[in-house]
Amino acid sequence: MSSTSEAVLVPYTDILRQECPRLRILVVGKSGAGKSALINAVFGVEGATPVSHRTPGVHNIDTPFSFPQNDRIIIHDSQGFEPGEEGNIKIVSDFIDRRSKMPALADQLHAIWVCAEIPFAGGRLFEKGVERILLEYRGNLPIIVVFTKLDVLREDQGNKLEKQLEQQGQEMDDDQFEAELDTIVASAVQDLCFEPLCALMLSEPPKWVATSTTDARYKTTIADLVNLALELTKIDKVWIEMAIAQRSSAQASIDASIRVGRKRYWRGLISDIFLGFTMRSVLEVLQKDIVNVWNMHDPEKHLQKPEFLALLSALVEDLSDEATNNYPLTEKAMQAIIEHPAAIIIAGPTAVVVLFAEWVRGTFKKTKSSIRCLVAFIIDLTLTMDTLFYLVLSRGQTPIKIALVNSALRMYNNRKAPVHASIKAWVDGWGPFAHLDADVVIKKIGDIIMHNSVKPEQWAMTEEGFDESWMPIEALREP
Ligand SMILES: Nc1nc2c(ncn2[C@@H]2O[C@H](COP(=O)(O)OP(=O)(O)O)[C@@H](O)[C@H]2O)c(=O)[nH]1
Ligand SMILES: [Mg+2]
Repeated sequence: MSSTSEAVLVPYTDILRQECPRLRILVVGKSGAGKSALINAVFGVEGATPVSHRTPGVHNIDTPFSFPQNDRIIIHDSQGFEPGEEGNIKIVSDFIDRRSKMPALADQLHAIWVCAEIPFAGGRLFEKGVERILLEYRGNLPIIVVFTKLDVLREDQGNKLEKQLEQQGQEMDDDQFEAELDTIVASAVQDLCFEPLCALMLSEPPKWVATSTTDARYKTTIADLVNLALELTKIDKVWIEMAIAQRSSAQASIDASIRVGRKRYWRGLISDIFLGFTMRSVLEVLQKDIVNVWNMHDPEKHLQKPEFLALLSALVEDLSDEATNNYPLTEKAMQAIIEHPAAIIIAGPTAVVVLFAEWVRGTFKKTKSSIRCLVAFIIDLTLTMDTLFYLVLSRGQTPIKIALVNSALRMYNNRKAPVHASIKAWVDGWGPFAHLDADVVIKKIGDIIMHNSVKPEQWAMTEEGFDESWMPIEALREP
């Protein structure tokens, strides 16, 4: 293949998308259980008005909801099981049956999430209809039971604990109180949710999560649900689709990036699939796949832009050859990258024909320096997306703006020195390419990413940016 032919590198995520464009989930549970709030939290569509495809008032499980903020999901709602709605059980089980027989992966259901409010003040855990679904469903679909409104249980138990302490004339400092409350809540969940679930099921009970969508303290339980759902998903394409669709577990997005990379283009570091292509088209396909996997709400498509690619290229220039390093990417060369993606000729005196820009614009080369930069590009981009993920999460899923991407680049740039040091040390130790195993290389890339990813406990990110244009590359070179 040659860069002058029509051959293009098609992102793997685009191919996958044709086969399975959306994750299809059935949510079961009575009205008010917190189904919509849960879907909003998991898929980052907070404050969203779902687009219902049904005629108002017409009860139909078959006409699902979709969301303009996240077009990777489609949700079917069981519509609850109020008393006297026995017919509804049949509607739901027929629906599950029918969907499971559909030939196209895109039409099939991919998961069932059963939502039940924690009965903190007594009462039933599940309506009869939900019990029947749980008992009778015998298919292969992963079912997860989600116990909702954990914060309400905590509040209730907190009040009781306070009263009890008062009566006994005891004192507790805040930390002690919260720790004690954690224990009480965990045991209340066992008593109120897990035990009744076990008592209900004749065989092994389904997997479950207790969560709250309103209390920041329980934000990690939303990510736990995603990670559990992925664990139970055996079909590889559905697994990737679920990891892409969700917007609450950075870990899942990182894992999916690695899985997608392993399918095709991260192998290209070692194999010959990039031979004849320009370095720029290689960077572009890596960028597209990684950005697609993170599936951020980016209506203006900033993350797909050449400006972002150029800044990411500047991030990795310190790993290029010494000679190249003496001629780093200038603003002018960057403009050339942005404006003339295919052009090889850079106008102006030779001094502006900077070598690193040439690297980006030139033909793919399988040299150590080149591969080192490509490895760093993958790692730097993934870790920048990871940073951006938490910036977005701590802002309540606002759409991507340039200022936010600049902030993520700046924050990651401040942390990149040890990352680059480990890339350099690793690649320097390589022998001849012929002896390298793509799987081992990809695993090591994954390890470096995981080791340097943002830890959820550091995720409250306060940095604010207001810039409306892309940052200058010099800003990435400041010590
Ligand atoms: N305190 C608290 N309220 C919640 C939680 N989840 C949902 N709610 C509230 O419960 C009500 C019903 O939620 P909704 O998601 O519409 O339930 P659905 O009918 O099952 O879709 C709304 O007023 C929500 O704000 C939660 O985790 N904690
Ligand atoms: Mg609802």
